Amino acid sequence: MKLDHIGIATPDLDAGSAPYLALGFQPEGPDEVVEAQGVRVRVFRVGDAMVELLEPMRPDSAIAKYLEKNRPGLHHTAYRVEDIHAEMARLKGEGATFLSEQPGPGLHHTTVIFLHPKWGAGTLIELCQHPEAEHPEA
Ligand code: CMX
Repeated sequence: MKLDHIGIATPDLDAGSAPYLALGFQPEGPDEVVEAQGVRVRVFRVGDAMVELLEPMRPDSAIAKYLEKNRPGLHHTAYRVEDIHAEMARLKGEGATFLSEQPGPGLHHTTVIFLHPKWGAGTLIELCQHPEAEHPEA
């Protein structure tokens, strides 16, 4: 399992981008929208992983609600898995609890699910499966 990305909640993608631009990273492609979650995303590639800046698009989005209660900053860490259902079953055997019963759509046609932060020692952890087309060797 590898780190896939770090999600950073920000009220404004341009303001949130400033430190990453200064560090020398460039956005990978245009900003993207995950309509189902009401979030606009700007991706910076950092080696094999990514930093994803998450800006809420509407007041009822999860990121808007998060920013009502918390400062901008680290929102979640995401780990890439080959078979999300198999990994969920394995982790349930380890006592893990999830925030939903079933995985849902994430950025770049990924399938994602979130573990409960209480199980994650205080942080929100995401499992993320990329479409097979991106992993022809798999
Ligand atoms: N960090 C730490 N704790 C968090 C948290 C975070 N980012 N977000 C929520 N929590 C905590 C809450 O405080 C709550 O704790 P208690 O049970 O102690 O009250 C618990 O986790 C459940 O939170 P909730 O908001 O009540 O749960 P919901 O089912 O409403 O939301 C969640 C589920 C957290 C996954 C969703 O709100 C969310 O953040 N979705 C992610 C949106 C996103 O990142 N989209 C980007 C695209 C995805 C991708 O490809 O990466």
